[in-house]
Amino acid sequence: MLHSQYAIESEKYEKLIKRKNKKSERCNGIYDRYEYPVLTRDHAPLHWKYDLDDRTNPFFMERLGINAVMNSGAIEMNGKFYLVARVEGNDRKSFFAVAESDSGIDGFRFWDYPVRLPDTHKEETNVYDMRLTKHEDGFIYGVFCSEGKDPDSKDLSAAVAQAGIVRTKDLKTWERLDNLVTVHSPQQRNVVLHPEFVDGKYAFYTRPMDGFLETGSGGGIGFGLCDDICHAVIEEEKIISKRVYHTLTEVKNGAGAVPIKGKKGWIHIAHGVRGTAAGLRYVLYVFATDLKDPSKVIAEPSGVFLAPLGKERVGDVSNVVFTNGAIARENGEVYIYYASSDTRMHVATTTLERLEDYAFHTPKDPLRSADCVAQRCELIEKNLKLLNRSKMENSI
Ligand code: M1P
Repeated sequence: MLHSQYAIESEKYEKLIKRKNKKSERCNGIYDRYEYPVLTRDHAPLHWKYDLDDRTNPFFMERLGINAVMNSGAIEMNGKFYLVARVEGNDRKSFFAVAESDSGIDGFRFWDYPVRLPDTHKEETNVYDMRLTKHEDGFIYGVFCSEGKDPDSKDLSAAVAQAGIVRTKDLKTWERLDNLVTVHSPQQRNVVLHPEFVDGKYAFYTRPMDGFLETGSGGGIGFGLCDDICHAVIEEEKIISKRVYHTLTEVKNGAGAVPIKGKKGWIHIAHGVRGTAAGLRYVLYVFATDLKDPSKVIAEPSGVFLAPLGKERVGDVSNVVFTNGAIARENGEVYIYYASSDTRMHVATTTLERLEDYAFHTPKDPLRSADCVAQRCELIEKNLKLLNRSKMENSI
């Protein structure tokens, strides 16, 4: 028999899914943030967690709990918003699941079953952080981190990270392709497929790493081309967004959402990591690349684009925001999906026009305090002149 507690929990669940989201008070003119997360572990359907049968689960216990819902790929299909979320079970294994919404800011509901990726790589223990690329070849590609234990190390926590690749047309049936091979980088995470061919080839943003956690000699976000997406091999990676001393990318960085095509360039929303006494701090930053040559950086606005605020600052891995999905609609609206502290998903909304204004008119980081003060004084001087003029005009 269906457990009597199911109806009670179900009512709470429906209330959560149907809760309307609200814009937070305007903070910076660049984007709007929202009061509620769009996906949390409580959005996981009850039938994923409980055995609903009162004979086999008399206490209505969660048998397979969900710990977190985070880093999600994003795509629009037939006017609906889809997130392919990283769902982490209580067993610490992540999997992918599709959540669908009409508005993109609330009402996200998971499909009945998680994604069943073809299990073709037996060394793979964990999968996470899928980027969804609607490619001009007609497929939707999912590029994700495929992680397994390092077979050559005695250290129990030593792991190997590779970029797994799948493709689909409907988010239901997935075809697994070979993992990406980067000839000069032993490990990869945060790999993103560019949506268009470049010189007739598939183009990837990579993040060369020496080890699993440390990027080591890997100098930042790389770019590389390959001929065959089914057996993707990148011979050369060119570093396009570098790690820089005393900036938000000092420790490491990584490509985030699939770049958004603007009028002046490709807009990239990436993450940068710096070390602090409280551990690593992950924030988002933006750069733009040339429309014809997406490996050429043409704008680098200074500093943080989006950082964890308030409740976002606390979670399983605190002081982290991370994005691997954004939706740019034909009408110019942009929905940026980001996770906070490896725990839950949020949305920030903006427009392509604003994003381009941000990318191309935010001054560059002058990299030294003295020069930053000079840069700020220039702004202050301009503003004070304007304020004085306006005061005089109003007093006439
Ligand atoms: O814990 C923060 C993030 O850490 C990793 O990012 P990176 O490879 O740049 O260190 C990822 O595992 C990501 O999933 C996670 O959110």
